[in-house]
Amino acid sequence: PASTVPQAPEDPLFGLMAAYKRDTSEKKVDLGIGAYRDDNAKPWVLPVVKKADDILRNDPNLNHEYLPIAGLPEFTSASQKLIFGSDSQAIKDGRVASIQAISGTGSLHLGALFLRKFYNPANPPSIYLSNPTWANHHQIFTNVSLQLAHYPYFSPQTRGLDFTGMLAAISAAPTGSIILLHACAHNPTGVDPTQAQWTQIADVMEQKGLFPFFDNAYQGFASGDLDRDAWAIRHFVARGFELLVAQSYAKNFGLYGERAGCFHYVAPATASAADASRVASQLAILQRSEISNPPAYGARIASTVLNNGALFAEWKENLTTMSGRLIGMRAELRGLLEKKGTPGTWNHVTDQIGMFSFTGLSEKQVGLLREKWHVYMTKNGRASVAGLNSRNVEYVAEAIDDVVRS
Ligand code: PLP
Ligand code: TYF
Repeated sequence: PASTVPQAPEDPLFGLMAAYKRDTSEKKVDLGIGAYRDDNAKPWVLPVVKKADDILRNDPNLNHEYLPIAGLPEFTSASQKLIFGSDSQAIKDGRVASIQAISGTGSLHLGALFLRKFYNPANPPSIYLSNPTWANHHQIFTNVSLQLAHYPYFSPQTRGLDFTGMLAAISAAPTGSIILLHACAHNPTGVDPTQAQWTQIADVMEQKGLFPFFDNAYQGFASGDLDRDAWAIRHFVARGFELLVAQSYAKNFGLYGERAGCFHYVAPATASAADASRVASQLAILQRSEISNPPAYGARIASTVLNNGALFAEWKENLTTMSGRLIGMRAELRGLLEKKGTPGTWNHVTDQIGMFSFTGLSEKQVGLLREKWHVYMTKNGRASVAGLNSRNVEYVAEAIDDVVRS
């Protein structure tokens, strides 16, 4: 059937990475992919991850046997505590069913598959995505034949949250609709609701009977504080919602290629451990048919850190190193643009949080940045702040100033 298979377009982000690699200019700057870089523009192996790696490699009992279908038990239980809190009532009640998955993407996929199979399969609800959102969300959910719908999220005028639009669209969603929410450090905008706004979102979702699915890919990256970054999820759980969470350790542990992640189902406060247990049994069947069992090494590294008090404390310091550098780069870039008098306002560069800045640059300006200045960002104007460092930030400010004026 090869002749019937049409050529698919290249993934835009991976296309951008390839174009950057081909560029031979010494001045080139990569603000494309959302992966942390140190001040030398190099991938950073977290020192605590290196330590855990050494511990594992020196363990004479380490082998390469299969993990259980649901993954490494000490990893999934530590993952529950990390996201829901160590004193979570839902965990104590046994209302959380957790299964190790292929990083955030695989967790989202497992959730999508589970919803499609068990959530009103004869008449499946739509899933509402923020506009804009991480591009992969669209295909993850359409792949399992869920209908997509969208809620406004970003206001180009304020370069902040379009809270009125968001709330109006969510209020108008049919009862039972699934709402995908970024737990913190929204990709691509870097704009999150405040705690008061999250409370209002929860109010509306409760009144309307909507189903939350949290994508948690940046815990520790938004505020640098793991608990604070989990606030929205914990708020919804404390209010008794039935919900899903896709948890990634790619960014906060720098374990990108190891594919460490966890998918959680939380039964409503009115349910019992038996309900979560039935869900767990079905998740295990889905897992078995898709990957048999999850990859071991990344989960072992994360688990070694999460289950050791001293290493956990060191991890928090490593997270602060990353989030601190990003915050510092935001401040420098904004300061430089304001000093140059670059037309427009630049407070959004420091108001936005996490890995990305939604710069407000037009597609044309982004093209010019790339052609004339060898500065690469996605065409929607998203810049990965991690690509900035003390040696290129002035150059990037000069480049932005030029394209904004031209
Ligand atoms: N969700 C969002 C919003 C993301 O930005 C990412 C990664 O960039 C992911 C999920 C999943 O990433 P991974 O599958 O590498 O954990
Ligand atoms: O930069 C981003 O938004 C992400 C990065 O398997 C990414 O798309 C790249 C590969 C991958 C997951 C996320």
